[in-house]
Amino acid sequence: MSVAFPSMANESILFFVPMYRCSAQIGRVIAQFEQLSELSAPHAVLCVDNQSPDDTLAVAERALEASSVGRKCLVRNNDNYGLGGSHKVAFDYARDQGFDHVVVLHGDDQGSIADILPLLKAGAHHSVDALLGARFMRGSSLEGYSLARTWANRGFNIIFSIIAGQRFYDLGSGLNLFRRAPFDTGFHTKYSDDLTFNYYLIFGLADHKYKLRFFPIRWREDDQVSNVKLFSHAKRMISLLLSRFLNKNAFHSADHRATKRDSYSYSVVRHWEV
Ligand SMILES: Nc1nc2c(ncn2[C@@H]2O[C@H](COP(=O)(O)OP(=O)(O)O)[C@@H](O)[C@H]2O)c(=O)[nH]1
Ligand SMILES: [Mg+2]
Repeated sequence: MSVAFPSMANESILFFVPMYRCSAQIGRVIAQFEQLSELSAPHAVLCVDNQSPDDTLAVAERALEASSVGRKCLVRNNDNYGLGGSHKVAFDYARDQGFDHVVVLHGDDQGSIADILPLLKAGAHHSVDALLGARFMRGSSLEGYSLARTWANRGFNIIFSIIAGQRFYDLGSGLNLFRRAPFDTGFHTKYSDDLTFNYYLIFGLADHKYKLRFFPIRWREDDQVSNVKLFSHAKRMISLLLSRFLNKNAFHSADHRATKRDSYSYSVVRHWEV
């Protein structure tokens, strides 16, 4: 009797949306997932609300109810974990539910799922550990970003690349895919929970020799309100760069969180499955 191996084409994908104060945009993001009907791989949508004080949760619930995606889940973090903490929730969820890949799309509708769909259809995620959306490479388009912000980003990309020893075209856009298995080791759990999480993550992936591929994306800023305070954010970036530069191993073993937690618990608000 022959043993049937599951084909790679059947590997499942979790589409994770971190949400925080994005009630005006979240409906548009969830509507983008209608395009997932073009995908043959098994998939689901997970929306993670990080205790938004506005009505993001209620708007997301209505939009998910109206969505034609078959499998979808809306959860709420049990505490304010920040953007990094919401990623930790999603990787735990993906492991517990047996998803092979996690796609992240920010809840404030700055990115387009259409930019990654052709790669998923072509199976590009089967040969790498991460597909990283890049706002700053040939083929990308940026709308509504100031020149100062664009060049600050480009400058940091170069400095991070030099320190990592490989070219980074973005340090953390809002559209990425990660293979889930590397996260089972928990290498990411002590990285910062705030908006700087992605910078730790990209060093973590590169330093652990995971294979990264960047792809160009379209990124817009119209009715979104960025929570990034440019000056304090840059200061935090410089300090983490310095600590990674001085001692790579200590950087990856240190706890970079403002609040140390044993777990990132959440409550399921609603789950749909057809
Ligand atoms: N700022 C912030 N964003 C969060 C949090 N949890 C999830 N998010 C989502 O993360 C995304 C990125 O945040 P944003 O302030 O837009 O940063 P920017 O797009 O890099 O300027 C948004 O889609 C938020 O909805 C959180 O605790 N804080
Ligand atoms: Mg944003």
